[in-house]
Amino acid sequence: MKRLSQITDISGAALPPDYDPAAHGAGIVHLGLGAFHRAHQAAMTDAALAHAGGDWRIIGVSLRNRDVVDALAPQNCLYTLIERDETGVSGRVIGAISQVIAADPQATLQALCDPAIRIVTLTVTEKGYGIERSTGLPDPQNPVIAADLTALDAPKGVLGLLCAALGKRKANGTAPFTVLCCDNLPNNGQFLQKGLVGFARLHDASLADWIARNVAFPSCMVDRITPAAGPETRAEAERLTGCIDLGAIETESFTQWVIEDHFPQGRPAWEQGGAIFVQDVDSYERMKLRMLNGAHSMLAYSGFLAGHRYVRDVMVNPALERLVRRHLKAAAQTLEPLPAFSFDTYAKDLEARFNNPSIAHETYQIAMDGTEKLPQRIFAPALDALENGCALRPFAFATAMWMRYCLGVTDGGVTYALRDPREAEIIRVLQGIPRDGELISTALHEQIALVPKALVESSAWRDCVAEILNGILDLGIAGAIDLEATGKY
Ligand code: CS2
Repeated sequence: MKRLSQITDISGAALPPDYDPAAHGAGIVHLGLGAFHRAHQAAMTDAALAHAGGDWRIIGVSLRNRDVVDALAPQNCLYTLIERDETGVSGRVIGAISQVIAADPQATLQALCDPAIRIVTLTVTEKGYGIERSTGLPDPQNPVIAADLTALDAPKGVLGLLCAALGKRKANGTAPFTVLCCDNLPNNGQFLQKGLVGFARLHDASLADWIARNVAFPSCMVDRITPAAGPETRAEAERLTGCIDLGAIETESFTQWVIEDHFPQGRPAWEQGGAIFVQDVDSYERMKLRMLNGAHSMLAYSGFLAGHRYVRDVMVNPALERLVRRHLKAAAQTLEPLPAFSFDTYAKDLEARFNNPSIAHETYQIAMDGTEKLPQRIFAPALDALENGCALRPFAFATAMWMRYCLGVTDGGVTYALRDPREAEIIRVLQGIPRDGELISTALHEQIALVPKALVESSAWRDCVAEILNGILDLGIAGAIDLEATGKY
C-alpha cells in the first residue's frame, strides 16, 4: 500500500482538504506538535483555509522527540483526522501543516523570526513552560530554564525560544508575533505573558519592557478529547484513505475553542471551524477546567485504581458514574453564572462525551502530571466551595484518590510509575509513612507545597480528606467507591 503524501493519493471515504494546501504560505509556528494540536487548532486552521484562504499554514515544531516529525515529513505533512462517535466513524485529511521541525533550535528560531509568521501557538502541557505557579515567574531550578538563561543563542525551552526570537525581531525591526497559549491553564494568556516577561527580564530588561508593551497574549479555552493514537488508529486511517498514514490521529466529534479576539497582526478565520471569539475567556476556561478536567482527574485516579483502563469503562461502573455526576454538580456550584449558558446541559453533555464507547481514552494518561493539574482543577474550586459554604466533599474525595494514587501500588499489589514531574519528591515524602490516612494526608499537605494555604489550614477540609483516605485504605478502592456513591453526602 502507498504512503499518504498527495491529496490525489486518497482513495477511500476520507475527505481531502477543500483547498490546495501548496497555494498557501505559513503564518503560524506551533510549539508542541502532539495529537491534541493536530486534532484541534490544526483542524480549525484547515477549515479557515478552506473557507477564507490566507497564508496561515502552520510550521509545527516538536520540541523533544522526533517521532511525529518522522511520521509527517515523508507525507508532505498530510495526515488523517478520524472522528468517532455513536453515529460512526469519519475521516478527513488535514493540509494545514506546511513543515515540521524536530528538536532543532536554529531551524525553530529561523522560523520564529520570519516576518511572515504572525502567530505562535503552543500546546506543551502544563509543565512544559518551566513557570513556577506560586510566583508566575520562571523556575530557576528548572534545568531547561537554567540552560536557556546561560545559552540563549541555542534555546531548547519555550520561554528561551520565544525570548530569543522576539529579541531578534525587535533588533530587525520586525513586528512581534501574537502568542496564543493553548494549554489547560487558568488565564493562560496572562500566565505566559508574565512568565515570558519575567524570563526576558533576567536576560535583557529593555527586551522585557518591549515584550510587555508590544506583544499580544490572548487567552483561550481549548477542548477536544484526544486519546493517544494506536495501531487501531492507523488501521482505520488505511481503511479511510487507502494509504499508509503514520501520522493519523483519532478524536471525538465535539470540538470547542473560545478565544479572546486580540490579534494585532491578523489571524485565520478560525470561526469557520467553529471557534468562538469573546471579550472574556476566563469564565469559559474556569468552567472547563473545573467541570471537564476536574471530573476527568477525579475519575482518572479512582478509575485507574479500580482497574478501569479507559474513561468509557469508568462510566459503566454505576458508582463511579454517580460520583462523576456529583463532581460535575459541585464544580458547577463554584462558578459565576455565564449569560445564556446552562451548566446542567454542559454537565449532561460531558457525561455523554465521557461515555463515548468508541473513544479509548486511558485513565493512566489523564492521571499523569497530577501536581501540575490539581491546583486549577480541584484545589481552586475546593477553596471557593469552602469560602462559600458549598459542597466540599467531592473535591476532598478527588484529593484523597490522588493521594492514594501517590502510593504507587494498586490494592492487588501491582506497582506503577506516577508519571509526575514531582514524582521523586512525593516518593521521598511518603517514604516510611505508615498506611494511615491522617499521616499520608498530613505529609502531602504539609511537605509538598501544592494545596492553597487556606485549605491546608482548614480542619473541615483536612478532616474530610483524611477520613476518605482512611476509608480507601481500610475498605479498598472498590469498597470505598461504593460507600461514597451510596453515602448521603
Ligand atoms: C485531560 C485533558 O489528560 C487530561 O488531563 O483532562 O487532556 C482533556 O482530555 C482535554 O482537556 C479535553 O479538552
